[in-house]
Amino acid sequence: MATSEPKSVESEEEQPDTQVAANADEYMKHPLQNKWALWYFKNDKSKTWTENLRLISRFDTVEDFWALYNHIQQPSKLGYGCDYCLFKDGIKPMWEDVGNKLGGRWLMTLSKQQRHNDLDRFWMETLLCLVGETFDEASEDVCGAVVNVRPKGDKIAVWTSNCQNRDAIMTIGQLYKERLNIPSKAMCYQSHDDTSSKSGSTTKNMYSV
Ligand code: MGP
Repeated sequence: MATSEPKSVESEEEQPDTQVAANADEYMKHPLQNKWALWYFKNDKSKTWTENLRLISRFDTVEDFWALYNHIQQPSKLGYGCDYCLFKDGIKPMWEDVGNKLGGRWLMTLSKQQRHNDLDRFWMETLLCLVGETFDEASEDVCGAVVNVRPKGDKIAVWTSNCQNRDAIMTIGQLYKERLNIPSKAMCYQSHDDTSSKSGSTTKNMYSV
């Protein structure tokens, strides 16, 4: 036979609203403004560039972002030829995607020593700039970001949607530079059109900060 009194329904109903709200907050994840997709590129020479690009996961909450971030290797631990790409869901991390076609990238090339000193920190700051929509209204123009791990020097880039949107591009470049606390002229902006059709290392710099 049950010995304890059944809980009064009335006492539950009398819970103050603030208590209910606090409890709900404990269980609710915190939504991001956009949904994001993380991609991984592994350079397997027997496959095409597109075949080497794999979607890892999508997320749209702060909690799921950190769960993914904490689960995967830092860029400095990846092999040469590997990339991570974080893009708004619906935009593939390639020049050909309609979201990138007219765009370009703020490109930062790191020295070999910076792999140990700066690479992982810069990449984490870049991710936070994106998911936190750091660039004010210009965040609309952001498509994603890429980190390339390369023997000649690693690269980090923020891709934007239209290389003619000078104001948005300069706002993004300026705020990004301040956030990473890097010296002037350490980043330049190149259109994907130029990058994809370049011969040698002659890509034109459209803007710099
Ligand atoms: P990369 O990986 O961006 O730079 O491009 P990496 O390896 O430092 O080489 P570098 O040329 O900048 O010195 C390497 C190659 O990958 C390109 O030359 C293309 O063949 C291919 N590639 C890179 N991207 C970003 C794309 C893309 O968006 N679409 C296609 N089709 N190929 C790409």
